[in-house]
Amino acid sequence: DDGYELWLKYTRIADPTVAATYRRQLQGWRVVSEGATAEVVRTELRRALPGLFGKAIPEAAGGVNHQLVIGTSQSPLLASLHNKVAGLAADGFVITHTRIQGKESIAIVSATETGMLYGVFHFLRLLQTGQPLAEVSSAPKTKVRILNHWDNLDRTVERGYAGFSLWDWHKLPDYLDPRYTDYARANASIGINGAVLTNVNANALVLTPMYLEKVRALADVFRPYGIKVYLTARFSAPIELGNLPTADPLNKEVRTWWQDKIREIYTYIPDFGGFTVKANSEGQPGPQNYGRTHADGANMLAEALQPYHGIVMWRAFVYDHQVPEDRTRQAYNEFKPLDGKFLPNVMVQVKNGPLDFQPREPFHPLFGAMPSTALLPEFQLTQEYLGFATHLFYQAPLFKECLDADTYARGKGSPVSNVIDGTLDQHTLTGMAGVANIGNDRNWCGHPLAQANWYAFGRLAWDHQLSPSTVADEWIRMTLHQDAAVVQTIRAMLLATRETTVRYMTPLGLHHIMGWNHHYGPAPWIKDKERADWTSVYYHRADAQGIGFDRSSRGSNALGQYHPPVQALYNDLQQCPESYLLWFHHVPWNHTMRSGRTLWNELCYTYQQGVDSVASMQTQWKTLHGKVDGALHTQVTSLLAIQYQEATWWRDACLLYFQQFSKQPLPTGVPKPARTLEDYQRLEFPYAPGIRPKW
Ligand code: BDP
Repeated sequence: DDGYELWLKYTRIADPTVAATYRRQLQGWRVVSEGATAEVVRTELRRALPGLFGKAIPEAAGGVNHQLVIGTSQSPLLASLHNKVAGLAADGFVITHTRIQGKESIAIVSATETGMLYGVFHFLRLLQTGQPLAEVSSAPKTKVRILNHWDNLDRTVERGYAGFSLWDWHKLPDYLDPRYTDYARANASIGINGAVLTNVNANALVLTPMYLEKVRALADVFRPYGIKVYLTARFSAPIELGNLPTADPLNKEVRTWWQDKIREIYTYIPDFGGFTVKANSEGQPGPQNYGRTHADGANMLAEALQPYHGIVMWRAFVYDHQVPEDRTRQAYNEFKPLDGKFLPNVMVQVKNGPLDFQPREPFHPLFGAMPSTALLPEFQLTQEYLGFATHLFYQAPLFKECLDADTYARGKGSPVSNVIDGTLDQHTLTGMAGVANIGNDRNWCGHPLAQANWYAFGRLAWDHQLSPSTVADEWIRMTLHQDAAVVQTIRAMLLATRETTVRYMTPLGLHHIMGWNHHYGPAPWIKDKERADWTSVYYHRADAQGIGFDRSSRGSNALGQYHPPVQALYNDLQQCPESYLLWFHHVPWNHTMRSGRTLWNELCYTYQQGVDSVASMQTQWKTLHGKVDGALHTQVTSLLAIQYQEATWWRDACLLYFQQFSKQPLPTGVPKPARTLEDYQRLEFPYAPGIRPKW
């Protein structure tokens, strides 16, 4: 098993009773709609059903008793089901038991072709996971369910750990790698309906005709799967491509340049989705270069896209080292005053936390602070700060922690999920963005189990109420094994990985103490770089008294950006949940923790627990020898061994470093590090993967 088939393996249903029950209900099948998507459905069923049942299920164009009938509600045969789907959100579907032309039938029906495809993939998921074929009515809770590929035109992937970019720009548009289709199938199977093809640190070349031809070829492959393409717009493109002296968003020629460019793009791709823009952040050009606001910049593009129904996803990931301000406060400072100033086809894209994809961060204070703006949350599936593709880290619990967090924006019960699904402030433009962890590695995501994060992202973007455990269960059954005991072991492993990693990397609210630039491994000693907020000492603030960043009302008051009940939860050192302690407080080394230990001892034990939990994962995985695929077992065994070594490295390097300040011994049970602090500090990784080229 090389992982290529993802969760669309369609292996034979192992339980004969379950298979026989399905077979009785599925004597034949037919798709009663026509068009490219209907053809995709047929192809998928021709692939899936023989796999699942060990033999083909007949295509019965004329109809048979106990048949599966698939189509849109416009199809005359399914018109009577119109009412069932009419009230559903776009691309919702129904799976229902009914009689069609007098024949017992299961119908999969949607108002749209894409919804029909989603219904079919859902139906296949029921078969793959052994669920009863009961009535289902399902509709996506968000509209724009989109992957952001940080892929460069030279095929390197910024923060990518799974090989090179899937997009083979050189061979496009003439050679269409079959992987493009498999990518589209995988996305459609979990409801993802958009792909931003290019890096947020954008190259304007992608907007030139030569590349637009290539983008068109990809868009044509993706279209029958309900996937739109989007691009990143480099704000200075009018200068670089249009030879204009400025990119000022209020300048007439600049505005005309973008209007013309956008008109041109739509001649290539009539259903082009729109732009993602990173502006005035980490050296990228933007409207502030001309004294204009983010709203001025976003609205200029939005106005030009509006006639074609395109959207702008304008990123709120901005910070400026010349502003003497806690970096985590800056996005809110800049964007909150702009609430209500964005055109309706603009979404402000906000990272899940206020810093940068750390193993644990509180939710971003902009959620709940911009009621008049459509907010698009951004999660990072690629594991930039999470041990790259070597560490097993199932991210659904991290996504959920953010989605479930209560913003109190409209009193208790105002979770981030209801901000972003539009129900809290009545928005119709809603969505969820994930920075893809996909590359051209045969198994797509580098670590053979990291596909679970791609899967979980899609499922939660569709329905944020699903639990991480349910999603893990589905993925394991479809991808790895159907046996209940095996599923249970792997699920337990996956669910524990988030806390485990937090413990061995950044326990108790620590953050951003990774290696400089590449973010590989521990480096709490990083200091004296060109920007303070690119150093570790800026974030952990360890000194003789204690450790942690005081963001309470006595410190930077980043906490003041949240609604009062959230402030009340974290502001008091004694009350603050310990998982966020050092995020919000500078805490004395001898502070008594809830366990009764001192902070120093707790820190040591927590690092140790992280290491021990990796060891337990190794033991759990060992029990699966001979049960899961042999090659896969060996590969994961090796990766877990690396994760164990690296967890140990994290513990030892961090504790030796912090010990210089605490001046206390390691408590019993925490072994003496194998190397000296200087040894760890000397380690260099000039070719660590995924680095951003021009830092
Ligand atoms: C940071 C990455 C950097 C990205 C940036 C972003 O280190 O490579 O360009 O985020 O999101 O996490 O724009």
